[in-house]
Amino acid sequence: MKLLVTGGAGFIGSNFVLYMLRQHPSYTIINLDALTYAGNLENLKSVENHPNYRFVKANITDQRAIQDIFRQGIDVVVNFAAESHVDRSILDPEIFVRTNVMGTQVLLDAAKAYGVQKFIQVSTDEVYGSLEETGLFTEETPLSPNSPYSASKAGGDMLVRAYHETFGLPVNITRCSNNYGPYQFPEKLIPLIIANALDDKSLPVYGDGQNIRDWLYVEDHCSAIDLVIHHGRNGEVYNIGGNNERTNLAIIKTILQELGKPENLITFVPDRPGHDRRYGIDPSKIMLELGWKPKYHFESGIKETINWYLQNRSWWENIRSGAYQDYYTRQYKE
Ligand code: NAD
Ligand code: TDX
Repeated sequence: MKLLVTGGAGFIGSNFVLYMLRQHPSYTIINLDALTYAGNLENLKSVENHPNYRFVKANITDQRAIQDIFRQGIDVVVNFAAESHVDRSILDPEIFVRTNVMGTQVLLDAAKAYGVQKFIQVSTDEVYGSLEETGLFTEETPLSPNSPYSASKAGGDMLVRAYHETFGLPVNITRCSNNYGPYQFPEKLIPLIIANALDDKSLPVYGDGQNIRDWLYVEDHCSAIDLVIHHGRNGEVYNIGGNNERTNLAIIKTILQELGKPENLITFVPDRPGHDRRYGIDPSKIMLELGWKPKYHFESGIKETINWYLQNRSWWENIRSGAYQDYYTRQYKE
């Protein structure tokens, strides 16, 4: 089987490439990535000489480059490539529409022209909007995105749906909750807090810190996508989540405790505009239909993640000393 993984140099994509080469050593994996600020080939150093792995630097909005890849014959596409950070989408929405909507359409067109067995769109629970204190997102929850990021992801999803309905393209859309684990870019909450705490820097908490996210260890997301590739019913949406809701403040306190750092590093800062209050996934469809089950408990997953950031200090220090500094200064007005 020949898999095209787009965005495979990012956080989840690189974990997925590593996971698939371990689980299915005979599959060929082409990792196509534009290497934006979020793409990092360091993540894939351990497989760069693997006989069944190949990297192609290309942008998913580049129609000619994408058609060239599909012309070589692709069985399955897993589209991770996206602008993924909500705060950046508030500072500069345009690139989100270009990559997440138009890029998806370029991939869909190529898949339609050359034929694939499966097109997987890796989407997010954020397309459903925000929950009140009770209830969970199911696959039937209406889309109600609140940020330019989630609106652009919803736009991509709608195109994927339309290519199935109109052209019969064999698609699935997966909507996962917040991921954490190795190789997550330090702009996202968990790695940002770990790195800042290790540097004894203040820990920015938006609003009252009571917003709730539903956290899943990245490898459990990868195993879910693997199942959808092989057993997902065409045209279906699958929510992915491990019933693990926590407030941001609870997450931050867990990290501080693990690192033995003081809570007075916590600093309340102005809220994110349009900040979704709560996400919570109902994963019963993928569990009942495809037999998926998460492997990691949060308590062990977060420990492994913290250890990874402790043992791979140069990975995130390299990032934080580069262009990321400009973004950090702009976002946190330091
Ligand atoms: P990330 O920002 O770490 O990685 C994105 C990758 O896509 C990078 O390697 C980047 O270089 C690449 N990329 C960006 N624009 C591109 C373009 N135009 N052409 C080709 N490559 C491009 O993101 P992530 O956190 O790994 O998320 C991956 C996917 O999973 C995204 O689609 C995101 O919406 C979705 N998702 C993420 C989470 C989460 O918690 N991180 C949860 C649910 C869904
Ligand atoms: O400095 C911060 N302070 C803070 O309080 C940051 C960066 C975040 N937060 C809060 C905002 C959110 O309530 O923490 C929570 C998590 O924030 P992010 O890590 O930015 O994630 P989120 O906005 O929930 O989106 C993530 O999950 C869904 C991913 O970035 C998306 O790509 C994915 O689709």
